[in-house]
Parts: sequence; C-alpha cells; structure tokens
Amino acid sequence: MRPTRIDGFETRVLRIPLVSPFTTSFGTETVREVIVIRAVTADGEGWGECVTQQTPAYSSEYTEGAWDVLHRFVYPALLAAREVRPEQVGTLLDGIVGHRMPKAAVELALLDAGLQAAGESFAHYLGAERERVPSGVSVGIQDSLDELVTTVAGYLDEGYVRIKLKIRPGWDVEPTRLIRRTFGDDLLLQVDANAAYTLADVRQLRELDQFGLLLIEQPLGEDDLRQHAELARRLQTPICLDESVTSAKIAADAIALGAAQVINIKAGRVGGYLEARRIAEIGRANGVPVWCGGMLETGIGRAANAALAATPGFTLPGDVSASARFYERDLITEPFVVEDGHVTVPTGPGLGVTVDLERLDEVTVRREWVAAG
Ligand code: SMG
Ligand code: MG
Repeated sequence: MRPTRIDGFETRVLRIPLVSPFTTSFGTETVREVIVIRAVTADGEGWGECVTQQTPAYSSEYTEGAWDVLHRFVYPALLAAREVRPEQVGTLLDGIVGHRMPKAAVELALLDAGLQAAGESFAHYLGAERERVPSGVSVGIQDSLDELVTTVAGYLDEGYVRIKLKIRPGWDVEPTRLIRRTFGDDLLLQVDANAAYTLADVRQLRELDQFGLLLIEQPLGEDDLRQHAELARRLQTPICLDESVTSAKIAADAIALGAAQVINIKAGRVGGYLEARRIAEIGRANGVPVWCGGMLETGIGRAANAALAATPGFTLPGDVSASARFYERDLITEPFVVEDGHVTVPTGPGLGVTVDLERLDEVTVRREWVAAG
C-alpha cells in the first residue's frame, strides 16, 4: 500500500453489555470493555479494535495498559514517522516490546484507512478465497448441565456448524459427554481450557479422547510449549494452541516441537492481521490446520476476522459468530448474521462495515484525540 500522512488518532474505551454472561476457566464477563481506534490520515479515516480485556486474565495485556502504551509510546512513534505505509507499522513499533493487542489495533485502523481510500476490500487485500465462512460458536461454562444442553440446542437451531465448549477442572468430561450424547457423533465439537490444567491432569484429559473431539484448545499454560508437546504424545485428541502462540516464530517452534497439531489464530494476540497471515502460511506449509479465534469483537474486529477466516489455510470453522451472539446492538449499521451456518465476508472498501456513530457514542466511557505535532 502507498504511504500516507497520519493526522491523528481518536481512541475510545467502550463498555458494551453482553446478551448473557460469558464464563471461561478464568472468570465471568457481563460487559465487554474494549478499545476502538479511529485513525485519521490525509487519505481518509479507518477503524481498528483492540481486543484487550479489563483484567490481565486471558493474557498479560489489559485495557488500561493498552490505553497507556498507545498514548505514551505507540502514537508518538507513528506520528513521528508522519508518512507511513500500513505494512511498516510492525517495524516502526519494533522498539516497543510486547503489547501486541494495541499494536494490532492501530495497524488495522491504518490498513482500513488506506484500503478505503484505494477502494479495495480488506478481504481482497489479505488474499481471501471465499465469500462466506463457516461459523462456530464458543459456549461458556454454564450454571448447570441442563442449561448447557438448552444453550447448545439454541445455537444449533441458529445454524452454527461447530460447537466449542469452555472447560475447566470440574466442568470437563461430564459436560462434553452429555453434549456428544445429546447431539450425536456428527456434531463438530471441540473444547477450550484456557490454560486451566497442568501435566498432572493427563489422566483426566485422556478421558476426553473418547468423544471424538476436533481438538482441545490450550490445555496448559501459555509458556508450556514443551509440556504441550509431552501432553500431545499422551492424548489422541489434537492439541490446538491459542494463548501460547503470540508470534509466527513461536508458531513455527510449537509445530517443530510437536506442541501444536492445530493453531487458533487471533490477530490481536499475535500483533496484527499481517502476522496472522504469516502464521497461517506456516501452518499451511507444515500441514497444520488453522482457524480464526474470537475475542468477543464488535462489528469492527468481526469484519476483519471474517476476512482473515476466508484466506488460505483456515480449514476449520472459526469463532466467527453473529453479532447477536454477544451484543443486542452492535457498533455497525448492519450486524453480522449467521445464515445457513455461515457469515458473509464484507466486500466493501476497507473493512466494509459502517460504524454506527450514535451507538458508538452511547457505549463510549472514555475518549481522547491525539493530533500529529
Ligand atoms: O469471540 O466468539 C468469541 C469468543 C471466542 O472463546 C472465545 N475466546 O480463548 O478462545 C478463547 C476465548 C477468549 C475470550 S476472552 C474471554
Ligand atoms: Mg481459546
């Protein structure tokens, strides 16, 4: 893409109520706290979403930290450069260690601005090959097994083609057995532990082998690469890494070690959609299937995820669900829907979605504009 002059960034913290509480092995969320960035350039504006959460529970990153690093380090580094090609953002921010989620957000905002100006869709730019992507849904830990069956049945009625159950010690084998039994062997089913186990739990985890799962996602800790490889030797269920894979380098290492038979790719976790594409290529070169993860994105991040999920290598259904899975009212004028088990990839310029500014204002709790010097 061609270079453009950056005029400034508007950053907002939003708080959007969830349609129902979302419980994982590390906690329960009822409100999505998220940062949205509007990049203003000489060619026009673009949007990005920073997928941090309020607390550093999923990863070390969190919203207040992202806000701080954006204003004190990320924006100054980019505004000092003045003329920037979106593809250079990663290099320009190399001096800032970590903080991949805000880096990904700002890169996305500049990509969106540049692509809107050029009249090219983000999906086309990333190399998407499909017009729609199969839609999976992530099902939080429920208060009871009955509620779990009702919840899963509801999602299947809505057309979701793959179910992912959140698990943790005490909510793993029985819920999985029940869902497999109730909905049959043809259901595409997988589980996600969000790092809640250790190698000492191998016997319990082996119990899951009997259910013909597509994969088990991130059973062990973020830095347990070698231990995941050890676990992989003792399980039949393929291991999919999420939290552990924070870069293309780590993805390559994880594959080489035998720690990942599948990879969940989240652009925020790896520092951007360009790095996400590099990981998909590594997966493809090594015969490792990848799929697009989710971080309860608003329509902005959801549009970007749908585009990514449509690119080569994404051979498993992702956590790319309808806006209504999490939000009664999304931030975009036309929310994402699931039709016939699929989400349609936007084709308009840039992200291809229109931000509903009235809704955006309604959910904004903090806002700041930083102009070029
Ligand atoms: O966006 O559909 C979604 C959420 C998918 O389960 C999901 N994400 O570890 O994969 C994951 C979790 C992390 C969410 S943070 C609570
Ligand atoms: Mg996960």
